[in-house]
Amino acid sequence: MRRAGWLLAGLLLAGCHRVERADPASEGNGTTTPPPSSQGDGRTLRIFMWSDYIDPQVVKDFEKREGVRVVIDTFESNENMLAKLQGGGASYDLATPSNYVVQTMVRAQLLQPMDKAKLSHFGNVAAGFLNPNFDPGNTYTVPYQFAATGLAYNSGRYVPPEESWRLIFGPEDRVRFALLDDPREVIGAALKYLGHSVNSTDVEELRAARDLLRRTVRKRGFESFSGGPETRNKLLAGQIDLGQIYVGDLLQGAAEDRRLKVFLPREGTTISTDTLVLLRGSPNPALARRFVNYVLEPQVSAAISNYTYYGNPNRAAQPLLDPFLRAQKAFNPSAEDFSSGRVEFINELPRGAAPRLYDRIWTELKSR
Ligand code: SPD
Repeated sequence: MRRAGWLLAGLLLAGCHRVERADPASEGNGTTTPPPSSQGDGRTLRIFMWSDYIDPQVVKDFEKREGVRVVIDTFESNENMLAKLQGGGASYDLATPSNYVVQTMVRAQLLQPMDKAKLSHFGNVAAGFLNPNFDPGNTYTVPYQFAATGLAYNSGRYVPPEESWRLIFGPEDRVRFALLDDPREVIGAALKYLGHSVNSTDVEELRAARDLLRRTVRKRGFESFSGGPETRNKLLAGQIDLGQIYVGDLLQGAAEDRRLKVFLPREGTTISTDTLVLLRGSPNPALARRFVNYVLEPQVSAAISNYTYYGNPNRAAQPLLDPFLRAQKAFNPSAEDFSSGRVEFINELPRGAAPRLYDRIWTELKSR
């Protein structure tokens, strides 16, 4: 169970451990390029993952058990991850893409089959995460963690008058806020506020979302597009009043500072599952599969979620999860949340005009 202060732990670990953390101000580009001399030696595992997304002790234990070194570089968005992998130059064994970019990676020939027959603990995966629509038969992916996206605040400084995206997207311009540096999350939130699906491909709906977002980023209160951990730090420091955030990133902070709160806006929000994938260019695929199998062990899986405060897709790990986690409504959306559309999975967009429109909207917002 994770109880040490995450800030303190981050400071201590930054100096002495092999888990690399991205500088929040770097907007999540990878931080460490492993020396080419150690690649493919069967003794070094390289993982490209979302920041603040694993318990460092779990990594240390694996290194000790296997007598290997684990190097972790971090990213803050699927788009940054894809750009780095497609750009070549960095060779990782594993990555943690979200569900909705898995098929993009398959088509780009970035993945090799996970071969779940080689994973003796695969049977621990909860039924709801087996055979997902984004990866029939779990050919390429093992579910890692999941979370909905909410709006967070520091109740010691600001208490929102309602649980609505209106605080950000409405006409008033009194709160200082940050949006995630993540196109599907930001455009998805605007679509939800307007009463549409987060996966809309309707040109008129997307134009309305674009117009809303144009107005939103011109507000005086708009502070930044930020990754989740950066938004959490800005809330703690009082730099913003509200922040769009992956719920797990906020709860990591809330476990230490109970003034941090998060809610799922009443108009609805997004959810996504992050996965472990084996990269096609993996220098050490056998070691990588051993790591994935290790993560599937109930104690290891629970230790990761008890540290990161993200949703856990491992059936056998459920009894080992921190009660704080299980008590979070934002962490465990109900069946009704899904059926009503209050929480909606981000899916891959069908190929064609819609992805280009999303790209254009995002490029315009980022270059404002
Ligand atoms: N710090 C961990 C962030 C995990 C984010 N999950 C995926 C969100 C996809 N939009």
